[in-house]
Amino acid sequence: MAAAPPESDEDRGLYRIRAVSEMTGVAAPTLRAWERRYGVPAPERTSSAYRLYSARDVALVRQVKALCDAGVSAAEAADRALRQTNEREPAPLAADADAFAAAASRIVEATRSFAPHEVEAAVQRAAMLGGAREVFERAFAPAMRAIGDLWHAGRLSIAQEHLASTLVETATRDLLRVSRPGAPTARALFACFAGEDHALGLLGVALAAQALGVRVVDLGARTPPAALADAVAALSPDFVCLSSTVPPEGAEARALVRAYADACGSTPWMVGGAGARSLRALVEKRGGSVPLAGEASIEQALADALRAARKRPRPPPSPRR
Ligand code: B12
Repeated sequence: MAAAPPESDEDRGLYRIRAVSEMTGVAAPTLRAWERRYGVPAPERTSSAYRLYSARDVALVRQVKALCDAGVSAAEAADRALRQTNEREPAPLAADADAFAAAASRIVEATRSFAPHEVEAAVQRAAMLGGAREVFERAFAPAMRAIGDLWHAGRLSIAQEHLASTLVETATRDLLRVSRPGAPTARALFACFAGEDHALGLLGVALAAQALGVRVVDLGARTPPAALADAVAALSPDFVCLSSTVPPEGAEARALVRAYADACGSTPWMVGGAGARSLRALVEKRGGSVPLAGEASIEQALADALRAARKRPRPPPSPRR
């Protein structure tokens, strides 16, 4: 029987096993073992039986690896990654590799026209294109960055930017709610620095954490250290993620970082976002970490945090939980 033609560019067999191994850091024998044992991924074969992995296969391998790095067993990781992929399979537009870019530009265009209902409709349509994390990274985040650039260039008003960011944030929180892991393997507390209104980026990280099986509690924008301390004491999270876009400076930065370190106590914590780089030295001095920028390093940072959390003796549960 002839193989069905690929549904999209993402399904086209492109990479030989060695290339995939180099791209993902997973050894070729492990890739073959995952395929044999769990059918993950199941690349197409050339007429001489060489495996040809598609972009979707490579994404699947990366997802399984991130879960394994986070301490999940290979069988469980394969099962989870496969379920997440299958969940987004029925979405008709997911087959179109450019559907996300088109959705992002529909959000931007509707914002430029100052058409609230169209912005809302464009955001809702984008939300149905695929998995939560993918929708965020490939449609919402690029749309918001483009809207920011237009605003910066004086081609959009603050009102237009606020309209778009409110609708995108609401939709992202919906995605977060519907993609909560059923049987979480860890819990994390998320919050923005005091004075920080940019809450959207951290929600994207929360989606990535949930895809790794982490139950996220997000305290949102402008979380003062005392509030974080309270939440850490009440919820005993496995780790804490803080976000800073417009970073504090000088004495304020020193005082805040010290207060967040105290609030986290022995709980591992990290600071990310566009403003985190300028806080790196202070954060590291107080025992926190600052992951490198970029999508792949977010997954890596979360996987590292999960691994570190597993090694840490857990405090006794608080009576308030
Ligand atoms: C939307 C937006 C807003 C919204 C935020 C709404 C919300 N709910 O988040 C509102 C309207 C509130 C806002 C306000 C302001 N904004 Co604004 N805003 C933006 C805009 C357009 C998009 C931000 C965004 O959502 N990006 C998309 C997300 C997905 O990307 P991200 O935030 O970088 O997050 C990613 C990573 O950084 C990382 N990450 C983030 N947090 C963490 C945490 C961890 C632990 C890890 C591992 C990773 C990580 O992962 C994310 C996902 O990939 C940007 C423009 C831009 N180009 O980014 C300006 C921008 C960030 N804003 C800016 C400014 C100046 C402001 C204001 C000061 C404007 C003003 N004069 O009032 C205020 C600040 C208010 C405050 N006190 O914080 C500047 C910042 C410049 C700077 N660095 O100093 C920018 C860059 C615009 C510009 N070109 O000048 N803003």
